[in-house]
Amino acid sequence: MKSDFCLFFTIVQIVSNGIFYRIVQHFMCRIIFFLLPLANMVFGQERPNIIYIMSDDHDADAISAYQSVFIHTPNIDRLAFEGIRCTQAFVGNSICAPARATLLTGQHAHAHGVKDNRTRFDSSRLTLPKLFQAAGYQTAIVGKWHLHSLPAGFNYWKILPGQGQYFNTRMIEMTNDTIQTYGYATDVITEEALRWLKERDTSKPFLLFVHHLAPHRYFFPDLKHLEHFHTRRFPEPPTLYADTTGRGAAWKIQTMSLLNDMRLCSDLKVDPDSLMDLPQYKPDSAEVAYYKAIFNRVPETLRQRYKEIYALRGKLLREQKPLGKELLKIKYQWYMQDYLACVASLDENTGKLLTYLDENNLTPRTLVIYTSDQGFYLGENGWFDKRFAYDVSMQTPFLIRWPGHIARGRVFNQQIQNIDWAPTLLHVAGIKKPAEMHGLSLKPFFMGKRKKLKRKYIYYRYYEFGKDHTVIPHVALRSPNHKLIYFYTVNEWELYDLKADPYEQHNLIQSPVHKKIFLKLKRHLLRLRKHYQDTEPAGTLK
Ligand code: SGN
Ligand code: CA
Repeated sequence: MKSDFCLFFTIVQIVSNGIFYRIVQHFMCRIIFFLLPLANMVFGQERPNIIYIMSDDHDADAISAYQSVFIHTPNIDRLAFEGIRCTQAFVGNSICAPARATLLTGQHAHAHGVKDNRTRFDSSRLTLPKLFQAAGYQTAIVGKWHLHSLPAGFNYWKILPGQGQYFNTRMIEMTNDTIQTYGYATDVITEEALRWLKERDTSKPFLLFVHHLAPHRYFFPDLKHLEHFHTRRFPEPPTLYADTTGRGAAWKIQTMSLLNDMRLCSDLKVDPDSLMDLPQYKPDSAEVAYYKAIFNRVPETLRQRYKEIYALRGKLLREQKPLGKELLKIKYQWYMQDYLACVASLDENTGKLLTYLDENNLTPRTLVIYTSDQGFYLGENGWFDKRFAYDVSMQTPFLIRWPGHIARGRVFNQQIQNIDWAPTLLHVAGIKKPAEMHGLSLKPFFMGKRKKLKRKYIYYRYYEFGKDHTVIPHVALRSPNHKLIYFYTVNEWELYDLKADPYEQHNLIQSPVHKKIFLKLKRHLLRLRKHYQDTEPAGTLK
């Protein structure tokens, strides 16, 4: 085909121009066509492989590179020590599906359309994997997808239906068949990723998304890690017993309280039979059904031991009958035991991927990211879950290692946002960023070639209001020093000084001294809405 083209081109030229000159041109043409694939191969090798590991609801405080009092995560930490740890990485909408669509599109939710967990992602959109695929990368995703439509732009995919399950989860294959897997989800997803890595076409660079279900609610740990964690005690956050006195409507309405909304049986695995005669703890039928469904999935060989461990919780409730603050204290510990034991599996499995890279001489040629879809409350404000524009949930862990390109052990503490992940990865692979992406490439900043990001403010908008945790929709703006939040359906503003009040406990909106900063931030909020073309009214903001 190529030589036919050369010949045709030459004949046309011979007819119209000097013969000698055109014969030289013909051979030049052939040489170029011969060299092209070779150049591509060389170029291709220069482009790094990428493994993007995203867990679900994994708060940065549950990674020892960020906070070492809860858990030791040596494998995930390796990425921090051999790469960069970002301390100010935020999402634009702290909930699962919107964050996943942002990864794919580099856009805020109003532009990609997935504003909440119920909306279907339009897979015909231009996405990061499609751009990588077109540039000659092999692309794959294994694990949680949660976007209702099927993945597009991936050479290989195998996803969890919806949230998936911790044990023996089903998975959807590329044929659209749903199959049964066996084992613990974090292991299963990793094994599947490793299988794909081993079988891939090694002549091309790859982009692999490993998207875990853990440590998402119902926080079900692998037994070996539960054995280790169920007797441990964890320090309480200073705001564990915070109450709603003096707080706005959003605080009062939310249902993400450990004390009132975290369920003893379906979240904390207390056997409902042990509570039936205790009216203060008695679960309703939906919770009993949920509990049974969870335990029915556990392999029979393991079930007994899980039940023995969790029976200690039922025993304690029966003996001590804690209520109020005492119950909250205990629930917090049980929650942390299960959650952190789930994280231990994530760490172990991240280690398997890193070892595979080491053993196959891929470490120097592979960029690895570990992140989550957003942050998660680990008892702060007495809460679990996410959604709020407060830092705990708006922040996400973000570790990036790219040997030979970015410094080892660096801490990056400028504000970055998940709209930046796609532009950064495109830049790293030498692929042009489409104009519609909202984010910017962090590559020069990570590589130390540029120092200060120009963008001073980041934009946030949360939309979903419903049975899950009833968090009032809001828009927000974060500057390095302040946070402005507007709960637009109830017309309430909150303003926080992040340096003086990092736990965001003191709303300064009524403070006359802060009037000026409020007006300034509000101006920037309006500017950002225009900049990102978020035209959907938000209360009094048009
Ligand atoms: C489920 C959970 C919620 C959680 C949402 C969204 N409830 O509905 O606690 O906020 O998922 O999570 S549960 O009783 O079913 O566990 S997300 O990670 O997909 O956004
Ligand atoms: Ca999540």
